[in-house]
Amino acid sequence: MHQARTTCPYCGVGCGVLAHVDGDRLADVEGDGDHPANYGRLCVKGSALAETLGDHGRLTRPRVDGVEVDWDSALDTVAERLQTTRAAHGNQSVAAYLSGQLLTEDYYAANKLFKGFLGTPHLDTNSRLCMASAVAAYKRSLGADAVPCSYEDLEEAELVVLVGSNLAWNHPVLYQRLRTAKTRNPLMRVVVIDPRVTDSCEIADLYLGLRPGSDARLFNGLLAWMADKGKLDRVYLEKHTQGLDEALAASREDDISIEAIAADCDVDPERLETFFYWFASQLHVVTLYSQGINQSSSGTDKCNAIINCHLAGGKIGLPGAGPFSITGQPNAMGGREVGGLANQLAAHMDYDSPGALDRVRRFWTTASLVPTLPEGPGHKAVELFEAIERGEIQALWVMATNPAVSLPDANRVRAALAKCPLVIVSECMADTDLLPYADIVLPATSWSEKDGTVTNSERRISRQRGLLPPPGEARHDWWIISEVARRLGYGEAFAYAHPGEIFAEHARLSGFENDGERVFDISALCELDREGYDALAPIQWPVNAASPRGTTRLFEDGRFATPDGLARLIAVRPKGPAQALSEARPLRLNTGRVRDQWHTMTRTGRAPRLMNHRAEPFIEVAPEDAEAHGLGDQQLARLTGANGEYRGRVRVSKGQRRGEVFVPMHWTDRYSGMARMGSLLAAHVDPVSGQPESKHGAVALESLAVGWEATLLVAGDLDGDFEGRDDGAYWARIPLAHCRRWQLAGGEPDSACGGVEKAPRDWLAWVQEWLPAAPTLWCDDPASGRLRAAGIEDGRLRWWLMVAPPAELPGLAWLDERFAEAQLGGEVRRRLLAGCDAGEADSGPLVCSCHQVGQKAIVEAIHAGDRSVEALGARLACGTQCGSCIPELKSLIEDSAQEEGAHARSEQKPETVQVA
Ligand SMILES: Nc1nc2c(c(=O)[nH]1)N[C@H]1C(S)=C(S)[C@@H](COP(=O)(O)OP(=O)(O)OC[C@H]3O[C@@H](n4cnc5c(=O)[nH]c(N)nc54)[C@H](O)[C@@H]3O)O[C@H]1N2
Ligand SMILES: Nc1nc2c(c(=O)[nH]1)N[C@H]1C(S)=C(S)[C@@H](COP(=O)(O)OP(=O)(O)OC[C@H]3O[C@@H](n4cnc5c(=O)[nH]c(N)nc54)[C@H](O)[C@@H]3O)O[C@H]1N2
Ligand code: SF4
Ligand SMILES: [Mo]
Repeated sequence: MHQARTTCPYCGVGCGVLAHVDGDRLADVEGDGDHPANYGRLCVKGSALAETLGDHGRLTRPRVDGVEVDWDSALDTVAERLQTTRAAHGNQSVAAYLSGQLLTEDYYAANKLFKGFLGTPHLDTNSRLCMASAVAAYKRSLGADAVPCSYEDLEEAELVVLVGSNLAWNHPVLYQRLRTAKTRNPLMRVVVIDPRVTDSCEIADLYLGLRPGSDARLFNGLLAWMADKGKLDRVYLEKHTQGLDEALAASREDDISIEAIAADCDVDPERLETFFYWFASQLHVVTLYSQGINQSSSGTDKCNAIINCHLAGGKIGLPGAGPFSITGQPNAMGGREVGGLANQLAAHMDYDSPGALDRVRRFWTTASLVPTLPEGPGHKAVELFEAIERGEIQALWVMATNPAVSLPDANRVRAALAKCPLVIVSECMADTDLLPYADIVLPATSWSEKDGTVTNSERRISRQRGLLPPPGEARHDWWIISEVARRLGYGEAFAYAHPGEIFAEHARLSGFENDGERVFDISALCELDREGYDALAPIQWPVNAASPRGTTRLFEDGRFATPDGLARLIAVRPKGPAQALSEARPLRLNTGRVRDQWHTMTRTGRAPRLMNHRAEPFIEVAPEDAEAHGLGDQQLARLTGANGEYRGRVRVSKGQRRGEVFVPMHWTDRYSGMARMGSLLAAHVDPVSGQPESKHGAVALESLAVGWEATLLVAGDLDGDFEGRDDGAYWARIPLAHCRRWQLAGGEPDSACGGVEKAPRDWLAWVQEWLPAAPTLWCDDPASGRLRAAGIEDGRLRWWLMVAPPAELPGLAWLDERFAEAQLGGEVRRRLLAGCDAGEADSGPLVCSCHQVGQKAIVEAIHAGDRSVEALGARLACGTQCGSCIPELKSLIEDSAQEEGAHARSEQKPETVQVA
């Protein structure tokens, strides 16, 4: 057993992880107490990392046209087909689509190959769907894509504004740091601006549940308000900025009375003015913004409207102050550093940066190779797939992302991929929605096997370290890219033996002819040898001769990265969402994340403990809308959007605004029948950044009428498929520890029979067709259409079936355990159809993933007198590990207090839920 330090592969917080390795296996992980991002904490996803590993479900052999081949022939074929495509259709007919989940070294090598040597500008990344607006806005105002703040600024601030960020779920460790800081500093205030009441509201002193898309109007209003109330920092503005007059004039084009702004944003005027007052009167303000701002058809303007207010008040470049765009993916920032966006070249140089093309060309030139750089920027993600659809791009290499799911209008993306003559996919997992479109599949190593660096939200570079041997023949992404480059004749420029060499080259380029012009400069790290690279401790860029130990905060001297050193205020004219509501599609669609899942679930979906918090695809609906549509909680419903349909279970939520619904982004065709949110959205993008409007779709909601619902548990490996799922109206697959759970629904409702189909499918025949063993136990009630059955073979439980609404399910932990038993005893068999032990309490829906504590157990403890999070933790251990469920615990405590009439929370409107 040995211990190694590495970095978590999920969110942009970039937590340090201590891995306990037992031979070829990762025994366990814990937070690295020395890592400055997390000081020992991990969230539930991070702490479940060991449970997501293992060879099952991994890609282990390269595949060409559906046939497994050895690496040599796979790489030869990639090189040959890329070359043939270029020869026939030109350099610009090949493209790459990368990801903020690649390591910096992989990213650098891919960017260098495509832009430097294949001579195509068409290399973009999923960061286009994520950070592009934030990047464009920083560049417009600060002159560089440089996040000015650090995590400690959040702790040192007197006011923290969370706009379009559900920090509690999506950056949980940072949220815990903020929460602790707020406990230490009772004067600190937190404001949450989000159309939805999220768990992040738990620490909010003020909540503004604004109309979706109205943020620019709100921050423009704040700017004008500051001016009118004498709250501008005139000295700072004069010395360090330009553009105030234009920005102010633009904000005054709308009525800037509090009442008018409040009406446009649909918030309470008093609360709005409170926010304005707090913001204007406090110097130490951090505004932290994320996808509720970026994923908009005017996201760049929204980011600038926020930055304007910080510049106007001099709230930047100081401890505890600044406009802080938080990154999502573990290496979103690293991708921006290497030039992974199609409008970038490399090392924070763009095509239009003076001298950049020539500089990069000279830097990449070797003894006998001169790069062929494209002259101008390439297609941004959405355009890239449109160019594929038009046939202009004939070859696409996708690495570490899933455009078949995560792009808007995803069905059209699928059609384009199907048509593209050459699709190469580098991927770790064997079963994703993208792989059926691949002509060539390249098995990549994954977290715990890869070696390299990532940069987190506060510009901190950390090492991910290779701990385990790769499964089968999986190879590192940088190696695959370099081997293809070699076969194309560019070996001299890609003669890397180790990712440390790529890092050193990247560091050298960042300092090459820099002279302080480019903020991104890590030239002090370019001399790192292999040992130094392996030992590299987390460090924040810039890391150069002037700051060899890294840099906590940027722009402290008020000098910005623009040619004249002045920051720019940008004139912003607020715009509403581009996806218009209509009679046919009257509801605003919001999409985003859940606490325990990561994107398309290829990794988090493998840990049963992470599946329990939200087991099925869902639609969050305001109580009024649910009622108007005749929908009850947990009922199945259907959303129809621009280009497709989504089916999931209704969650009636008081935190949801009327007229709006929220769906998770995570479910794919691997996990449910029709729950891909990407097909609901039309592909509208921000004109400046090219970032798609993923938060503001237009949909119709209706009940999904079915005659029966069933729950099936089947023994077997977690990733297998079950073909009988597809003959109903709905299915969802949910891995449990010892079996797979399937939720199934179908049939025609029969109103004469209370909504339950009178003559349901012939379950006996169905069971015999699809399930691994004949029914051993059987109990049905034809009058109500209900049925329970189980199949036992050789003394082992093979399957368990209940045909009834899922509300009638017992807690599934007991049944799941039975699948692990080698010989079912007589008493267990007698209990099997009931699905629980005699006298065993069912603990209800899961709340605490770390300690697997359910809602019923918590509510019982509250009724027994545990009225605080601490008391619940002492009794049940819930909330004592990562803390992510604390907001839910609090709301259960509140709900039960409310039941007792102590607190009328439900009477309050969302805007007034959290008020100091
Ligand atoms: N658990 C988990 N954590 C993750 C990820 C994950 O998949 N799972 N992914 C990571 C990645 S890549 C990213 S980019 C981040 C994203 O982190 P976040 O940006 O926090 O995530 P989202 O849930 O997409 O959206 C944030 C919030 O924006 C709100 N919103 C929607 N429309 C508007 C609007 O018009 N105005 C305002 N002010 N708010 C609005 C939504 O209601 C939502 O609560 O999370 C990272 N962390
Ligand atoms: N409607 C809507 N759409 C969205 C969003 C939203 O909020 N709403 N959010 C957007 C955002 S912010 C993001 S970041 C994207 C995320 O969306 P995607 O990037 O499409 O989602 P992931 O599941 O993270 O895809 C990563 C893939 O890479 C594989 N992989 C992991 N590690 C490696 C590796 O080291 N090498 C290789 N070769 N493969 C690897 C994983 O198995 C997985 O299949 O979705 C975007 N789309
Ligand atoms: S907060 Fe983010 S980086 Fe930290 S453990 Fe959780 S997912 Fe990993
Ligand atoms: Mo993201």
